[in-house]
Amino acid sequence: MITRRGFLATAPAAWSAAGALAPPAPYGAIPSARQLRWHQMETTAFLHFGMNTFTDREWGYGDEDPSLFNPAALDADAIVAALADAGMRGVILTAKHHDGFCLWQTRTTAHSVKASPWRSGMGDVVREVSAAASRRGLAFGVYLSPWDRSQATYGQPEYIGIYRAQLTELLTGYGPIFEVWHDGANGGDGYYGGAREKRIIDKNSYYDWPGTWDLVRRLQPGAVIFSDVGPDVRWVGNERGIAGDPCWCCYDPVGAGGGPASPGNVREKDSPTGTRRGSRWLPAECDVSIRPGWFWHAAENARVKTPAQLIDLYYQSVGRGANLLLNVPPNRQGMLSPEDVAALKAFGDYRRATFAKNLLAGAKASAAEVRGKDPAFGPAHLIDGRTGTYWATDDAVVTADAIFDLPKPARFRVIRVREAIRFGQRLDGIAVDRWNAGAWETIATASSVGPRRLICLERPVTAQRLRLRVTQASASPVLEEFAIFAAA
Ligand code: FUL
Repeated sequence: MITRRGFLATAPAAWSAAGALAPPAPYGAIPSARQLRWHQMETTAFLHFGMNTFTDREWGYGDEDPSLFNPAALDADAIVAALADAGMRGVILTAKHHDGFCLWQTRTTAHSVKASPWRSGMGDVVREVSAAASRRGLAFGVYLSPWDRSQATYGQPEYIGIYRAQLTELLTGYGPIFEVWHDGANGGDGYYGGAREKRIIDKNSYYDWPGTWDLVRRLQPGAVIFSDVGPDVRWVGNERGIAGDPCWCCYDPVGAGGGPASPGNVREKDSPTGTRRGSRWLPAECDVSIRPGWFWHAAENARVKTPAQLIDLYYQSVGRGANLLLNVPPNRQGMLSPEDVAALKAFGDYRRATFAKNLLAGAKASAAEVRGKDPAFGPAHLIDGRTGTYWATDDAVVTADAIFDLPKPARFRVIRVREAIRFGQRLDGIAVDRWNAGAWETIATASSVGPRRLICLERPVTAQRLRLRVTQASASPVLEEFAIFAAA
């Protein structure tokens, strides 16, 4: 059913002329405006930074002495500049990890930067990073661990009030927030204000997630909310940065034991793929660290992922229609280490060089199937470099192809295809053929497309005539882009 809201969101500018054919009706679940903005970001950075940076741990216990926190040379502008160099469009900071140490001037607990020697107790990492991001045009987001091993009331209803008060401070004091990140971890044991015991909570009921998400909606209506189960963005089900193939944007999460799902309680094997005909648009985000650990450890300086590994991850996440959330942990000075900065730059250089120019721009596009035979829905839109336009067929047509003739042969290695996802995820299979010695030769196939599918061929190929085929679809195809690139 097309709701009025869905209908307005999907009407293209081209459809204003009286008598022109209507755009296709959306198929299945469709993305919200905030999800559409998030899809366009493609790659964002994670900063795991805090008490663990100084104690050489991954999970602090909650009893750490705040005086240990002292990133004397913290330079948020330098950190953000390195992230921007890598092509990151946003940055998410661990405002509070499981140890409960808050990186901002919170009123909710004494366990924070206020009790540290850093900037004489007046510093605010959330302020510095959010301001640097805004200066550089990157969006800013927050990670606030639900599990808090420092809080005496963790496990009781009072703590939920503290968690929401912390979220309220973060969502009201630091400008626009693009993403709120809730992880699902709870190892049980902790300091808990001196109790030093194990506290197990009921993951489905303790946090009252719907109440917290209402608060986020009220305070930051533009922010997407991430967790194992969304409601806007789902965890991909692994911390290796790899999406499923296929990776569907729709997803109906099920609990680990088969019942209702919640953050920390999800059947992880479903998350990489999603649910082909799922009832909710809940796209995947691939979180992965540039190092073995999430936090900075001197012993891991020689184990930073290489540019080639980052590029592989990009194809296995962004290339399958997910977003990549790449963690780059600042060190004890409050800087990114030179090894990480070098890898980020090479990663950014590769993408800038590779995706600079669609070699199909300027080709002659043709298709037997065009919606209402109207050029407003013609295949030339696949190569016009614009995001609002698309090629569409009549409703009854589900397999179709478009042919592209270039003035001279092009040598390329990377293919990019995008659906116009505001009409839902419609395609189930595509193929790309080149005209070679008098016949079509298939050079690539893929299943899910969604916001994008990137295919990096084993070796470059040359062609003057190419064909994009929709081999299987659940509704008439609505495609936004077909592009080829010579890999850097
Ligand atoms: C998990 C945490 O336990 C890890 O320390 C890390 O923050 C990761 C991104 O989320 O739930």
